[in-house]
Amino acid sequence: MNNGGIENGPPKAEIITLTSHVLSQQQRHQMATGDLTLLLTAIQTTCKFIATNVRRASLLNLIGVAGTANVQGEDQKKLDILSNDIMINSLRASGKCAVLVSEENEEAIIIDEGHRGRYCVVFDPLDGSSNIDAGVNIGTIFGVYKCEEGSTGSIKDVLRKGSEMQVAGYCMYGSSANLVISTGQGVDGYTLDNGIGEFILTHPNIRIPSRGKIYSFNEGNSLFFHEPVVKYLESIKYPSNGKPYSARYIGSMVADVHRTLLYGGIFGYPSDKKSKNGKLRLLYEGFPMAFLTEQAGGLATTGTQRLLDVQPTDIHQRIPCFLGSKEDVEDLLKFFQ
Ligand code: AHM
Ligand code: MG
Repeated sequence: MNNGGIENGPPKAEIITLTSHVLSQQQRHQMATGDLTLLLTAIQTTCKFIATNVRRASLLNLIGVAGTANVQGEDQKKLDILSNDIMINSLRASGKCAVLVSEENEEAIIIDEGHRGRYCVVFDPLDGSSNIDAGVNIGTIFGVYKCEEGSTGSIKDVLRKGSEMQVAGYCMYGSSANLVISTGQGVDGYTLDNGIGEFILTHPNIRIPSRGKIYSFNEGNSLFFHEPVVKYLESIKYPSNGKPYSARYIGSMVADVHRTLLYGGIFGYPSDKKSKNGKLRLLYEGFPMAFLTEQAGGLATTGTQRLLDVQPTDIHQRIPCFLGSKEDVEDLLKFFQ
């Protein structure tokens, strides 16, 4: 009953933080030790720290190139390096990790015995970094494996299919900081409340619409695209019936995934005549995003194979990726047959 705009009875608003949500999920597992909860705490703290520094980057002179190059020969931005250092230090200090793989480190990091735990984290500390100076959305992407039975942590523990990941997620630094995560039981989205410094559950159980209206490809590479991609794009831009799809492209996969999870549609980073393995890295970009997409009811493919079924052979290998609404990805796959 309404009482001058104030509802009677107990308040309906319930504030659920990421920490309390993970803890309550953990309580459902009898065998849970709390290790994963502590690991996720380290990750979320890192994301808060990066979020703060992204906001202050211009003020603290953190934008621009640091003068070094990463393993792919790309310029590293100062914010890339800072984010990577924070992530590595915080994961190591958690005592829950055995192996770390970062986009910014050529070799996998094997954690020293004194700090070693059972989990392996693969991550891109700051993805989309060409957008940093322009203030466009960027993000941290991560995936978590558990060491195989009997292993104390080696590169083999991360050269595993994405379907074997225990957790996948990203934090997008946009108009707000949004942490989206899956532990294999659906996908939940949290928004950072800067006032209290907590990620609050704002998007519980995200489900991708079965079809969307948006596509996102870097069409600047059209000249190099292979026929299935060219023909598919033609089919959504010049449909025989219905409205053409809208285009969105900012060159930030975290933003692509976030938009696609919420609104549906499709995005792709195909292999082409110039980049024969595509642009995105399998382990710490393709897999975590494919994991989230499937957990939200969408599809993720290389064009010829389920993305999560690819067996990695190199920690920095690239892979062609198409992710999105089930029906949109199915339409694309028809052109690959
Ligand atoms: P980064 O890991 O070096 O930051 O680059 C990865 C990014 C993705 O986020 C983005 O979607 C893609 O590269 C953009 O590629 P392009 O600029 O070639 O379209
Ligand atoms: Mg990246």
